Amino acid sequence: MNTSIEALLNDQIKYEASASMHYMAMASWADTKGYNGIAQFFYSQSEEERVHMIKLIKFVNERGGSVVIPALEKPKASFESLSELFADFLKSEMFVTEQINHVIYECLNKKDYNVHNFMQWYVTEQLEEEAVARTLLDKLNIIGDDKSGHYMFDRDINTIAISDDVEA
Ligand code: OFO
Repeated sequence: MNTSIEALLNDQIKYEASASMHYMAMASWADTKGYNGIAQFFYSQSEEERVHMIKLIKFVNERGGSVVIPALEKPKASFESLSELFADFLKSEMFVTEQINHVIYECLNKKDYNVHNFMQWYVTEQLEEEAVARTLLDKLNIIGDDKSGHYMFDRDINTIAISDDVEA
């Protein structure tokens, strides 16, 4: 495996791991605030990111590359509002998309079509996740500070996220 591509895939392993921990902290915060639906949503997101990380680890190992399991920074643990929470979610997904695009760009540069092909799965995944994050943030912007709106958002979050997925 090309060493610069290997390094980029290792960076990507770190970004997926870090998103997983980030979402775990978000889930835990929501749990303590009584937002059980939102907590469940982020626990699942955290698990998904862990799966993305493992998929990369296995791929690098299978291709004879060497994986470095990364040290992670402590994620942000408290949020001023639901809007802040979901704005952070969108920001995190946009960051990951940018990094994936960078890997794709380098794959084309180095003519590594195998990794390029593998990374297409992540491109599709990011499209969906960014769309879900945007939809949820848009809904929260409509709701504003309305407490009963927050109550319903928490109750319906999975339906909102899934219906966006279906539309996408
Ligand atoms: Fe790993 O899918 Fe989003 O970040």
